[in-house]
Amino acid sequence: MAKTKFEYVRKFETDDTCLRNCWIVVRLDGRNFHKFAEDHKFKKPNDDRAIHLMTRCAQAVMECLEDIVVAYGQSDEYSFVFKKESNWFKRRASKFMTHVASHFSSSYVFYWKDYFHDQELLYPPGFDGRVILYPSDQNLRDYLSWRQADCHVNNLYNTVFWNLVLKGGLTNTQAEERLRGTLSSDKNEILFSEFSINYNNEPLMYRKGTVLVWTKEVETRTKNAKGSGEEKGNDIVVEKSVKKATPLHCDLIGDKFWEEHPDILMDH
Ligand code: DGT
Ligand code: MG
Ligand code: MG
Ligand code: MG
Ligand code: MG
Repeated sequence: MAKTKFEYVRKFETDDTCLRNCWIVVRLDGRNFHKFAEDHKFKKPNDDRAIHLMTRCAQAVMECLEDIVVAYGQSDEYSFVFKKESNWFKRRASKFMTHVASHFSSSYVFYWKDYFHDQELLYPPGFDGRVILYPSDQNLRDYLSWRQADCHVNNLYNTVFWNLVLKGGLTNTQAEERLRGTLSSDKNEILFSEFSINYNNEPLMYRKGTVLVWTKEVETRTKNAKGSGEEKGNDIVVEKSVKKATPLHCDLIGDKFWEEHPDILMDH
């Protein structure tokens, strides 16, 4: 097709190709979820419906988009790790970021009613996205460790805070003051001595967040045989191996997880 005089405007598009050989991480975070959680009456400090919905959306992203090797989520955020060798959309950062953010957001609305049966979705939620490149496996592991450590610190704080408020009768300001300057050990002690809660027995999903890894499952289906042999006209069982994004609530910081899932860091 002949070029028009308008074609030059294309040159204003900047190059955002992700550097080769690097892990590409897309992290999404819910926009203003402090308010969104209040408005939709999320349970404090953790709402299972909200967590399961986030994970359902992340599974949709992993299963519909290409080249994601692992994902990690906590609170209102999810990180998706694309394989180093990915050439999806010629490694253009904006394509990765916008496809992940839009597929996740539309899934959040699409699957809402499957998790929030008695709570109507009051307005459309939004998620911001960023792309971060990690040149080494250690950098990638440290990134995921950082997010999981963040989950732990926030969850411990929120667990004590909401116990002080909801069971201890403190106001939000009083609870904040009580916790100012306290160490992890102090928070564990408050939970134990005042509320008989051993923090280590709190659900792993709250303490560790959610890791999504690929697993292979065998799906069986009955099919009507169309061939000409003996089986013609009879139902036959066909087995198909399918990849599923499976949630785990485990430690990512130590070596154990990485030893059990060597395929994640392997060249793909
Ligand atoms: P942003 O990200 O700058 O637009 O602002 P926010 O308000 O989304 O702040 P952020 O992302 O730092 O914090 C996440 C908020 O989401 C935090 O206020 C608590 C809320 N949230 C996340 N999960 C739950 C939950 O399971 N239950 C409750 N009650 N709140 C939750
Ligand atoms: Mg924020
Ligand atoms: Mg947020
Ligand atoms: Mg957040
Ligand atoms: Mg198009």
